[in-house]
Amino acid sequence: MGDAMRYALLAPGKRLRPALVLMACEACGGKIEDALPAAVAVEMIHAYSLVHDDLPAMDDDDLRRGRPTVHIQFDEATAILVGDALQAEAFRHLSEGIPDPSRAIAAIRVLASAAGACHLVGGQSDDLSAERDQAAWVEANQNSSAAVAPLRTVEHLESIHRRKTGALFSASLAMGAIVAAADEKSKTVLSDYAADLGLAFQVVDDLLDFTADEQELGKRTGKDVDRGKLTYPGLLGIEVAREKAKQLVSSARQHATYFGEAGWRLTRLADFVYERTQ
Ligand code: GRG
Repeated sequence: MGDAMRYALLAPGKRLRPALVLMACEACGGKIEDALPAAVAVEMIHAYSLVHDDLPAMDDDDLRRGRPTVHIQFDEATAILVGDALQAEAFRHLSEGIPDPSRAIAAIRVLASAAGACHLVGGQSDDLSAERDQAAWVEANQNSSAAVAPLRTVEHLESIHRRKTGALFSASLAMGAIVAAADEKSKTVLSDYAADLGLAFQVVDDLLDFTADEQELGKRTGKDVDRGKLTYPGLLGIEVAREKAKQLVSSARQHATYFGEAGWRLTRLADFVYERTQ
């Protein structure tokens, strides 16, 4: 079990969420060592969500972070248990690693809310429903020229992403602020930064997937990718989606300036989110 947990948690990911915890703590004048338990905890929640997302009952993926997914490398039951254990360990880490009880409870509350039914799990559930609805709609409208099911809008997409991706970004920044005992204004600015950054991350993620799909499909069939997919480039087109990501990153950078020099890493991270290629 320990091997499988380490395999999932220590796989080569970008560690964006832990970085956000540490950067927010630094921007608010805290010591980054104090934020390490929260940084580890959020990566545990993220790793659990990836392991469960890859399961046959969900996305059914064979590869993650360039390696076989946990259920392929080990087995399905192990992958379920790895996710369950990482989730519990995240909260143990927070409760044991933050010495001040009121800050520990505040951080636990923030992470539990982000991981729960109103955010991560709820977003995943709605995303799965949207995919099922789309498949059913395509099946029922095989002879129609329209490619997009009626309820697939940018608002719907954003509501899913705010919960599926944005919530853990927001929780990361909020926990960094909690550990640093930040004031309310700083917390509000970080929350605004998180909203822009989380959405920008997702638009860029969709653009990277879309371009990869397009290249792959173009190579195989010479055809265009499915423009009815529930993604930003699928709904808005590549150019508009790129412009949206650019504007969101610029707005995130603007929020980071509130912290002056102490917020320089938050600014650089926003640039990274826009410039990343994987
Ligand atoms: C199973 C409750 C549950 C939730 C799953 C995270 C998630 C929700 C699904 C993963 C599928 C996906 C592509 C989600 C949107 C973007 C995202 C979260 C990508 C992965 O995050 P990165 O790029 O991953 O930060 P690394 O590997 O770098 O940590």
